Amino acid sequence: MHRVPRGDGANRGSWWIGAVSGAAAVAIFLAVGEVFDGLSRSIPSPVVAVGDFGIDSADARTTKTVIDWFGSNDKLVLIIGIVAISLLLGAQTGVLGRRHRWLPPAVFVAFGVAGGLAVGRDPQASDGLGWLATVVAALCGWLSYELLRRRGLMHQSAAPALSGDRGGEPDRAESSPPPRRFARDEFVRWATGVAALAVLAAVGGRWLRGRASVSDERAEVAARLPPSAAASEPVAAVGEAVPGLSPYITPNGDFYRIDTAIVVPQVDPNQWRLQIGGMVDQPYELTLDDILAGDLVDRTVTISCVSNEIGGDLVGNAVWTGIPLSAVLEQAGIQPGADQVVGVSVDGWTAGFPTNVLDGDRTALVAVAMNGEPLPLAHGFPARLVVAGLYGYVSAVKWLAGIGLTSWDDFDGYWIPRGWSKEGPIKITSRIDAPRHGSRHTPGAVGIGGVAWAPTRGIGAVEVQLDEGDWTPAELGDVVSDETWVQWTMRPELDVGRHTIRVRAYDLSGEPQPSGPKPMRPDGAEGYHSIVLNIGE
Ligand SMILES: Nc1nc2c(c(=O)[nH]1)N[C@H]1C(S)=C(S)[C@@H](COP(=O)(O)O)O[C@H]1N2
Ligand SMILES: [Mo]
Repeated sequence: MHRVPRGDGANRGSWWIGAVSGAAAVAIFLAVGEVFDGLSRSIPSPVVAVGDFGIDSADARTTKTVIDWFGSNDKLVLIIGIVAISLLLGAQTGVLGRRHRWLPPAVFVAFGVAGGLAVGRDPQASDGLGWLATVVAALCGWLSYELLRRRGLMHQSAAPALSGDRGGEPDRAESSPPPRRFARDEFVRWATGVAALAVLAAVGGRWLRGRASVSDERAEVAARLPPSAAASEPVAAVGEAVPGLSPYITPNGDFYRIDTAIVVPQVDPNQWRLQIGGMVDQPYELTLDDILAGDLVDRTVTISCVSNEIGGDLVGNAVWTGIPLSAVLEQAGIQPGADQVVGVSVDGWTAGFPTNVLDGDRTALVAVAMNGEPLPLAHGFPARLVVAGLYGYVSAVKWLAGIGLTSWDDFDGYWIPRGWSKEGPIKITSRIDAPRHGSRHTPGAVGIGGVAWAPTRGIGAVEVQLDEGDWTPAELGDVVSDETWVQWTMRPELDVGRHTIRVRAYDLSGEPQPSGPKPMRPDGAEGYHSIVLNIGE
């Protein structure tokens, strides 16, 4: 291949026409994917599927860095990044495609294959439909590219100086080239039209997808929930004295949310089945009706994320309604040698814990309700696991699809190969909720308060230290069980100056909260939470 003189390059279209054509065509590809996603629950969006792939394959360090940088916007940033990179690849393809005619179709085939493979990883996806959708999307992308490329050549052929020198394929414009400016405007109009179509299709796809929400089905389940002791459990509130103290029961809307799902799985409760299998005598399945007709119990349990930092808010206390996991497993008959319970979600996420966790009288539920309502969609509707005393990453499977018995050595849950401890008991932890760190107060008694938790061992005492002084016991609120957090308060007299307030807790057996400091990886942060208050006139 020899170098083509510069003037000759021009009849392949200017670079910007290539770039715009390529980017707009990729936009069409992505948008068609969104439309299919909107049309069928069994066709995931290729963008989301690639994002899922990214999340699942990211190593522990990357995940941590990303979360440190973007916090809970991490998934949004990921999606924006995937779209931006795709569009850039499209633009680059358009530019290079002016010289290498084989490249754009090849890139669209590659996009289609990548999308199809990513979509195929999703357990909620239908493989056939997923492939069909990405192939159609790639075809639409490539056709859009061809359309714009031809428009772009018309623009070029309109340039009088170039009209004699023609290596590419003929097009209609060749015989009587329109004025150059007219032709450029014409290309810009087409490109804008294609881009606008892509945006419309993408928005339409997301809108359709939104309509596929199962919130109506959830409302129907609400009507079938038996009245629960829930929400109304009377607990003496110590919090009134301290504005800003967490309520004993965390309202659903304020409950922390942690999971790997980019879009909340929409599980139709009427189609949903819970499979119980693995090393059991009698595998079987349960419908939601089976569960609702079962012996439902209400249990107040505090759950927490292992990624909760000292002082963090990835912890909450709710009344969970469900059937005891032990009853579910008893019916299947656990085989000898099975010493791990593994929960699997509809989106393929897994968590496992030792069967002996179920030996005592600890709460372990297949839960269908949270604070008297069906589980919110983001918290695992229609069913999830809740195991008191274990961090969520080893136990609290949302959008539960299956429960499997296996041996401890034969299976590791999702986070274990990603650098987290295989066992995840919740550590004794305490937190100051109020007043705010760094806030100003007038001298005198200042109400301070917070929560402390050590499910299932219960909190026996909470102590507060003012500056470098003695540790003094705080007042504790009532609890309904040892599986929940406890509210604590105190009203120390504070004089003018800067004061540091520190908190620590003990469980009911007298074991102190570990002082650390230790980072959250691999098995949960350790250390005392402290805040600074400014007291002035
Ligand atoms: N399907 C699924 N379930 C999941 C997770 C997940 O990523 N996917 N994350 C777990 C983790 S790490 C935690 S801390 C809890 C959080 O539950 P919440 O979002 O209801 O507070 O859910 C657990 N269940
Ligand atoms: Mo977590």
